[in-house]
Formats: sequence, structure tokens, C-alpha cells
Amino acid sequence: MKLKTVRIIGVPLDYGADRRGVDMGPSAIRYAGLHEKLRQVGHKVIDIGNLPVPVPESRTKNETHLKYADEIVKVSRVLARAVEKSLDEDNYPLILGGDHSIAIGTIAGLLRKFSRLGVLWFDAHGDYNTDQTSPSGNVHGMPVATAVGLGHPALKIPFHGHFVDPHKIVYVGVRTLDADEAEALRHSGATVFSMHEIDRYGMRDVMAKAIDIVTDQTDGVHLSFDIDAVDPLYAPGSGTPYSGGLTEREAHLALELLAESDIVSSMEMVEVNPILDEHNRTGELAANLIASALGHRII
Ligand code: NNH
Ligand code: MN
Ligand code: MN
Ligand code: MN
Repeated sequence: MKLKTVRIIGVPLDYGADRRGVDMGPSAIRYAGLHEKLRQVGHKVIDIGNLPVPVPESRTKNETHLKYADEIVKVSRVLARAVEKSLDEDNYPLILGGDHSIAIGTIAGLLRKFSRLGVLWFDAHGDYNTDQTSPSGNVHGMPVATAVGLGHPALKIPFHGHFVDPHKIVYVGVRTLDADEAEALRHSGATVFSMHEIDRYGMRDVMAKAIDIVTDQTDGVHLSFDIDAVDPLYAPGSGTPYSGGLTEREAHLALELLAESDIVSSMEMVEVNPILDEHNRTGELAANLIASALGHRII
């Protein structure tokens, strides 16, 4: 893989999950030796630290259909600018969450440079809810719908009217969707490689197809990795675990194949929750998966 200047941006935000702990994700992933692993591959690493995120206890939760929307949008706008700046300086943005609502800021920033962005979304969930369909009101279940221009106008502010074409979105590892979310996703144009397709065709074929789709008429590819895509056996430290997920090796294989193709232009790793973890096992897994996506090889 072409060597890069990787710019790490920590986003210790847990407003989107309404569950404390995921704000410590960036520390856990750094603690697991992320910088060293990336330097071993040969990349240059810059770490801008964490963006300022006020703690939820200092805020009032707003109406139930869109919890903490104002705070999330505020952080998203700052993150979008940080991502845009990374690309201006020819750096590879690596965003550490935080819950998955941070993808609103990440993708909004990417769209300022890539007008035809492809998105690879690894997740047990669809994150395709809107305030109308969400059973929880948690914004971490809404970033993909927001990125294609659906849902509440408030969440869409960071996008400046530029959205992702749903046909350029590919999901990997999905195994649980809310009823209305599933219905919306079915008609969205996005490709969903659920656990069924992974079982049936194997990760190698699934990734070959995924790479074809996200590189077709795109000018950048974003990899958004929710650690709950991996089975809770291997990734116990996440807030909404769901069994029947990717094995550790399947996840590595997927990311190694992406590294080999060298098509990814930005990455985020989200939903690592150290409070729910066992001795930072999930933080270590997250760091190792990032290393795989950025070209680490066993030999
Ligand atoms: N679908 C549920 C919701 O919208 C759960 C979302 N949780 C996630 N998404 N971790 O990746 O509330
Ligand atoms: Mn998610
Ligand atoms: Mn998830
Ligand atoms: Mn603009």
C-alpha cells in the first residue's frame, strides 16, 4: 500500500448512544499501541488529540426523538472542518469515536472534497433510522440516513446541502434492523451484505463485490467501522452487542483485502466502550483492525 500521513482525530462523544463509556474509546484505542502499529507499517502519524466535547451531565437531554441533537451537530461541524483540513493537507483522516453519530461530521467533511463519495459501512446495525422511524431516539442509529439527506433538518446542517448517493453505499455485517428502517433500506439503493451473504459467499467474494461497487464512479472511499460488526465474543466492549457477527479473522480479512486494493481514503473506528470491555480487548482489536486496514501484514 502507498505510504500515507495518517492524521488521527479523536472524538470522545457519547451523546448519540445515550450510554456512557464510549467517550473513552479514543483513549483505549491509542493505549492499545495504535501509533506504533501504524509507524511499523511505514506510515507517518500525526495525532491532533481529541476534539472538545462537553460531558452529557452538563447538558439537558432534548425531546426523545432526537436526543442531544444540538450537541451532536455542534461537534459534527467542528469534526467536518477537521476532516476537510486533513484532506487539504493531503493527510489520511483516521477518526476515533465515540459513538457512530460522529459519522455525520466525518462524512460532511469528506463531501467537501469528494463529490462522489463511496462508503463502506461495517456494522451489526443499519444506522438508517430517522427521527420518524427510530425506536430509541438515539442519533447513532441515524448517520447513514442523514448522510443521504433523509431525516430531521437539524441533523443535516453540517452537510451544506451535499449528500451521499445511496447507490455508492455498501454495508457489511448487518444482522439486526428496526422494522421501518429495514423497509427504508430495502428501497434505498444501498447494497447490504448481511451476515447471510457473508456465510453464503464468504468474505473474500463479498469484499470483491463491495470494492467494485464503492469504486464505481466515485472519487473517494470512506470506511466506517462500527466495532459491533464483530461478534461480541471477540468485541465485548460495545454498547449494543448482537450475536452472530463477524469473527475476528473475517474482520481482519475484509480489511486486509481493502488494504491490498488501496482504495480507502479515510477511516473511522467507532463504538468501542472500555467500561463494558474486558481488559481493553476490544480496544486492542480496534487498533489491530485499523492496522490491517492500513496495510499491516503478519509477514
Ligand atoms: N437501531 C437501533 C437504534 O436506532 C440501534 C442502533 N445502535 C447501533 N448502531 N449501535 O450501529 O436505536
Ligand atoms: Mn453503527
Ligand atoms: Mn452498530
Ligand atoms: Mn459546501
